[in-house]
Amino acid sequence: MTNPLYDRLFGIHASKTTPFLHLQNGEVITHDDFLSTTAQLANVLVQIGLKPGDRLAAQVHKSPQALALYAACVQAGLIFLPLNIAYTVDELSYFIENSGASLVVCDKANEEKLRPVAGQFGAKLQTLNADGGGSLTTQAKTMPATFATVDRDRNDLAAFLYTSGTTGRSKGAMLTQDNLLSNAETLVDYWKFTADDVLLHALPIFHTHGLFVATNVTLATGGSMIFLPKFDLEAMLEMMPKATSMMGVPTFYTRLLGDDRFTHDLAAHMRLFISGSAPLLAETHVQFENRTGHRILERYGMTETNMNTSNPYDGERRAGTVGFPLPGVELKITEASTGAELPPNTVGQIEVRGPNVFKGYWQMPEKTATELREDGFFITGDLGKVDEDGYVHIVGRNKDLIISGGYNIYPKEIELVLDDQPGVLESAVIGVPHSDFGETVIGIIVPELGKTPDLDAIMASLKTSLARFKHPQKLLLIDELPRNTMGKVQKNILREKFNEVV
Ligand code: MCA
Ligand code: AMP
Repeated sequence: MTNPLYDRLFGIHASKTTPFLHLQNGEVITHDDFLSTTAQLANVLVQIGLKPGDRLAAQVHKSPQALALYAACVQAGLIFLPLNIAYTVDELSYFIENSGASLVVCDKANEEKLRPVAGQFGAKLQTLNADGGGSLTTQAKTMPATFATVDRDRNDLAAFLYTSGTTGRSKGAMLTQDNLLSNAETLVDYWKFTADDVLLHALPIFHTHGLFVATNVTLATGGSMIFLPKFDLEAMLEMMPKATSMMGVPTFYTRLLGDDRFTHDLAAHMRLFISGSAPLLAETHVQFENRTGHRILERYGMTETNMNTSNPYDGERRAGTVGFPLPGVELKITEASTGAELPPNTVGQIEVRGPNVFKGYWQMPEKTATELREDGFFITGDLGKVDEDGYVHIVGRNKDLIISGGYNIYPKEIELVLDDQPGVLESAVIGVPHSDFGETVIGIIVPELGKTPDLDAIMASLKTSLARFKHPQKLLLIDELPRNTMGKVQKNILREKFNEVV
């Protein structure tokens, strides 16, 4: 027996003294150093009592140790559940309960608030702080730097990533070893990554983009990453000369273009710029090429599927498209009500099938059945078409989703909180254009008859229940919501009306 994900991404680098992580302070962590930390952490996790298949929920800042915690889960056969550092205790308590996590790992700053929550749901708690310190690493230092890798099958679960839904309840997407591994191998070939690549990594590591796409691709080649704690323009400009490639959300590209120090010369040596997670405006693509001579390579993915399509490395990278289905991934455009396949150049819902597609939503068989067909096709909720040359275009969404700076925000989740506020009859949350984040959140409130809701008090109350990035930029009052004959709120009308409110 073996552990395919560990063996292929991590184990092959045993004893390799080449760099894996270049930190901002000049420190370099070799592949071998990283594997030693990983093994030490895996030893602690087993000592704490975690067994293969147990869930480990981690809400930690980005650090080499946080990345090693992911690797340790893979090595010890645990299911890794990374959580956005911005989530509030209310949000976290749902994830801990729903996943049945055995261990919660959090920053010391949140320990006091989270310990009772972990206790309530029978989970243990350890800390891992932004500087890499904490109870977990203190114990790890006393542990052997080797660990007997736990056997796993390709179909065993490796990670849960929660993704919100149109009903407001987050769903745990179950990702297998094979989902992650097959996608990493495909992307390495498609994007021509090698051990010589140095990836400029400024994405968070609690989502598919930063954790699986960027990190797994680098690990699969034995290359290295310039590992920044977050996107910081100064650091990006300083580090770019040392990098060969970069992956980012569109906001990274618009922020770079917004600074005159980001010049043709600064980017001249780069091999590849990749964008995804949200639509890259064709205008940004053109501006970027004019400034740097590089054509950004745009690709399309989802938490449930990893990467589905990509523009070509050698062929034409077409602005406003997400390229072709990746090798091994089938993509079709279907008619929503019948599921019938539509001809080229016709807009319909995008469905995908392949080894990248997840196993279903954790303990939600009905939700799984409505999105994942029996024949293996996953209904993405995105609307698109395939043109005569085979390029996939995403033209909209069949799901009520706002993407702000690459973070997904489901309006229903915010509407549920707004509807509960004093004086509020009902609400509608929409996304409107935003120059930095692409889209941003607006809350539209219908007051109860004769009442005037206190919008400041409502904003304050949102803060305790929802992560900062979900907070509406503005709350507006309206007499009534536009509805169609079926009684459904017509958000398109609201979006047109409030298009320029921010
Ligand atoms: C931070 N804030 C945000 C966001 N990020 N508000 C809305 N949307 C956001 N994305 C808040 C901060 O808390 C802060 O609030 C204020 O906005 C301004 O912060 P700023 O410093 O400008 O933001 P930042 O810290 O620089 O972050 C912006 C960012 C970051 C760099 C765009 O959000 C980011 O790294 N996004 C990437 C997300 C990502 O990795 N998505 C991939 C998902 P205050 O001022 O009140 O403190 S995976 C996926 O989608 C699929 C699988 C795929 O295809 O990849
Ligand atoms: P997530 O649930 O965070 O995995 O986000 C997945 C969603 O992000 C997809 O269903 C798309 O709506 C969107 N997305 C990802 N990449 C792109 C892209 N290149 N262009 C447009 N939308 C994208």
